[in-house]
Amino acid sequence: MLRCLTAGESHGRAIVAILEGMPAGLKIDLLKVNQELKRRQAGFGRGKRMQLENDRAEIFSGLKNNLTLGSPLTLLIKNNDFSIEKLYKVFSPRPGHADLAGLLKYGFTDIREVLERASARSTVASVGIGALCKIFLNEFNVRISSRILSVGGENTPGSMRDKISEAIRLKDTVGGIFEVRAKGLPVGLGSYVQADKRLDGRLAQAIISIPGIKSFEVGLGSGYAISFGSEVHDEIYHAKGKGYLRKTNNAGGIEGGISNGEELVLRACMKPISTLMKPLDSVNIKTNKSSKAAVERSDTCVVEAAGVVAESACAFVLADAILEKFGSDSLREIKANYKSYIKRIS
Ligand code: EPS
Repeated sequence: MLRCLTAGESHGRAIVAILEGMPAGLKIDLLKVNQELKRRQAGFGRGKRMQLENDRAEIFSGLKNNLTLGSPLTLLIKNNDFSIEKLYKVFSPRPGHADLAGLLKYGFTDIREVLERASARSTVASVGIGALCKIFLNEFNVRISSRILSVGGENTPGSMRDKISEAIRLKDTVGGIFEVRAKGLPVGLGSYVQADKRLDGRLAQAIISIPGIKSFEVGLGSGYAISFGSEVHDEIYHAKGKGYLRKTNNAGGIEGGISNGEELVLRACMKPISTLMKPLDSVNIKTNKSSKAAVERSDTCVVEAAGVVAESACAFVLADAILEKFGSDSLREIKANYKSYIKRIS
């Protein structure tokens, strides 16, 4: 079983992640981890913080001669902006952010205490962990990618860019929809026998808990609601030498909570970021008088980055499912189990 914990405040010294459950004998190329961290920082519509940071991971445990030991891996990514002790207090919660609910829950008097950890800066850690999981998945030829499908209702590269430019000009923000795909998955990851074993449920949990994500779909998703069953279920064929085949993939690679060998296709919607440069109405929590919501340095659109974060979340779940199916101590053993399973089913 793979487990991870992350720690770190947006403007604290560093973001840290511990990943436990990676098998022994996996070669880790730190360059690949740093490439993923760089991808997370990119995209049109990101704010000034991304110019200040140059996210790079250091690995402090779980490795010897670049090979995993099977012990917990610790990743540390330093923040260039670690001004947490000097930052001003915040008193007007932003509608849409964790500010108000977090303040009331923990009994704080300064919203800063909430937003430092609620910030999507924590996704640096998720991407670091996801990068390690991708290195593991690569051993089984599983490849994960993402792309933006729409931004603010627009779906061509030009109109999406225009929408983001418009949001910048209006001091507003904009969300969108992205897709994550995984190629090369074997049949049989996850299970129908218990709700918490279902692969779709595990992916949903991982992706919907990324900051700002508001909906999650597998395959045809809400498209199922407007079709007859005969129009949408992927018919089954068999061909010598090729095995079982589908001509369509509306199921998005999962049937009955189990991977069915087709490409995994996931979609998620991200809301517009809740920090607005032209802020919405709020209340000053010291006086309970009306005031405009706090304005923090932020981004205008992060749908592209959210896709990279979702790839990472997906990589974690898929790596966990592979370890569950094929064993979990040493890479060599897992590969041998994987090979004999593929031989049996083909
Ligand atoms: C982010 C870092 C943050 C924000 C953003 C994501 O840095 P700062 O607050 O210093 O500008 O840019 O956070 C949010 C969108 C949010 O809602 O908290 C990052 O590293 O991705």
